Order: sequence, then C-alpha cells, then structure tokens
Amino acid sequence: MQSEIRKELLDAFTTAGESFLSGQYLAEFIGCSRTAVWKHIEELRKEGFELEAVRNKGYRIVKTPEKITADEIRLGLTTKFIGRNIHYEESVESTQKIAHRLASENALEGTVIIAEEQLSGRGRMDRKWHSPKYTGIWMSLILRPNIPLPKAPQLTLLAAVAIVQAIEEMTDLIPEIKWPNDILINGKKVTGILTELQAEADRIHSIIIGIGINVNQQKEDFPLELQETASSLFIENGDPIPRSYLIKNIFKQFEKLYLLYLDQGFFPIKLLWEGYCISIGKHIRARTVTNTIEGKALGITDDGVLKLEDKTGVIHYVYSADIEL
Ligand code: BT5
Repeated sequence: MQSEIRKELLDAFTTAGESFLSGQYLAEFIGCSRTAVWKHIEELRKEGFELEAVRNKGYRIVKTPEKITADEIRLGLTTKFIGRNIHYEESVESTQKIAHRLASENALEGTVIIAEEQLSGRGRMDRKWHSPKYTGIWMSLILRPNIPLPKAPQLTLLAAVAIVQAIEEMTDLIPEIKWPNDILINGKKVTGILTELQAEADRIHSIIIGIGINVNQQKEDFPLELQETASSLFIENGDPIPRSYLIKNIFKQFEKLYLLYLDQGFFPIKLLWEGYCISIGKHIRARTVTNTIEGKALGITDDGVLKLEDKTGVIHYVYSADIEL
C-alpha cells in the first residue's frame, strides 16, 4: 500500500476511535474510489489488523497487530552495545543474510537485525526455519570477539544460556537446553540458534548468531509436520508474551554473559550451561554428517565440544550433530 494512503487511513481510524467510518467517508477523506478503499482495508487485514465491517455503518479497527518496533526496544534498554543498533524489517528472506551483508560493511558489534517475518528462514545444514509474521522473534546478532576460530561454537552455548535466563525471568517456565542449539520446554523445541562465521584461516571477522524463538504462536500456526515437536512460549505458558520485552531481556542477559566470557573465558558459561542441559548423563544418539554414535553423554569440554562414551568405553568428541534423547 502506498505509504501516504496507509498513513491517512490509519490517521482517520485513530481520530474516529471506536466509531465506524463509512466507505464513502474514507473515499472522500483519502481522495480515491470506494473500491480502492476496500482494497486498502484488505491490505491492512493482511498486515494483521483486525477490522470490523458493519453494513450501513462502515469500518472500525478492533485490534492492531502486535508489532515490534525499534523504538519500543530502545525504550528502557540498559545495554552498552548489544541491540544499540537495530535494523528492523517487516519481511525478509532471512535475517542471517542481511546480517552477513551488514557485517561485511563493518556494522558495529552488537548490531541486531530483527524481522517480523522470514520467507526463507534457515536452520543448520540448509534446513528450513518456520518464521510466521508477528508471532516470534527472528533476529541475528553481529559479534566481533577476538577469539580463535575453534572457539566460535561456544557463543552458541552462551546465547542459549542468555535466552533461557531471559525466559525464566519473564515466566514460570523451565526451559532446557539440548546440545548444541535447541531450547526445549516440556520436551518441545521453542528456540533454535544458528551460528555462522565470516573468517579467514586464523582470524574471525564476525560471528553472526541467528536466534529463532517461538513466542506467541498457537498450535495451529505451526505446519502439521512441526506440531508434535515444536511449541511456543504462549502455548506452554498460557499467556501471550510481549516480544519486545523478551528481546530487551535477552540483550541484557547476553551482554552480561558475553562480557564475562571475554574477561574470564568459557568456564563460567560452561557451568551455567550445564545447569540447564538435559542430555548430560543420559543415553543419547548423535547423528553427525558422516555417522551416528550412540552412548552416554558425559558433558562438554572446556571448549563446548560434546563428550560421548560409547558402550565399548571409547570417548568420542562431537563438534556438531543432531541429538536424540
Ligand atoms: C536451528 O536449526 O534450530 C536454527 C534455527 C535458527 C533460526 C534463526 S531465526 C533468525 C535467523 N535467521 C535465519 O534464517 N535463521 C536464524 P536446526 O537445528 O537445523 O533445526 C531446524 C529444524 O527445526 C527443522 O528441520 C525443523 O524440523 C525444525 N523447525 C523448523 N522451524 C521450527 C520452528 N519455528 N520451531 C521449532 N522447530 C522448527
């Protein structure tokens, strides 16, 4: 919708409050035909506005979409650099793609790209990430730590701890971490993390942490194939959660842990992470790109690598895999 018409339409509804506005009135107000008014109203509906239409009275807005705005996030944000620079988009292919571009254009550390919807949200190994409009948190965070390349996966674990802490602060839920990048509640996946790098052989230019959190979806908002394995905070908690508060909380927890990490290394993060991990001590199956290993998860190394003991007593070090409990 042309932005001036959209603005005039929203202004008219704002002034009218609870009163109805007729199609005729809106057509004259905006200076277009009634058919054009009807088309614009349909577009507002597609954007998530709920409009009531009553014969002989006209239209009124009954519910506006719960949008995230960069201003709302900035208001009351206490961090020094995480989330201080926000790129907010209505609809994108993937926030990771934009983050890669901005990172190579020297975006500041802590820059975050947030979208209301992703049309090709991605998981690890080119898997798809379902990212419907106005319901979840789909964002990518640009970091520039001065750490050696093999330590980059530690930031996935750090992000998981920050998200779990933020969820705990706002709800009574008990989230659990499944190595390396899933957060589950009551056994269902509510969050996935995707860490990508821009690096040379021995130097990291930037680390891009993609975070996908199912916040306010209802069960039927998930495609059938995900309904048994995925869930949202709303489904588990019973109340919708204001996404911008959760985002702010994640920024706060993340910055705290990240500064601790830069100062003291991975060890303090590891201790926190172990407290939330569900797989340690359990018999698990790890599917890597090349093979499948079964055994007891002993824990993670100081670098964040999973230690798995098979039934012959051999210890395997797993850098990346899908875990089945
Ligand atoms: C992940 O991959 O879990 C990482 C997901 C990262 C998504 C964020 S959103 C912001 C940023 N921009 C992006 O484009 N991506 C990042 P993986 O472990 O490979 O899990 C992917 C699998 O999770 C899929 O194959 C599905 O089975 C399942 N899945 C897809 N969408 C889901 C959802 N919304 N909730 C729960 N599970 C989902």
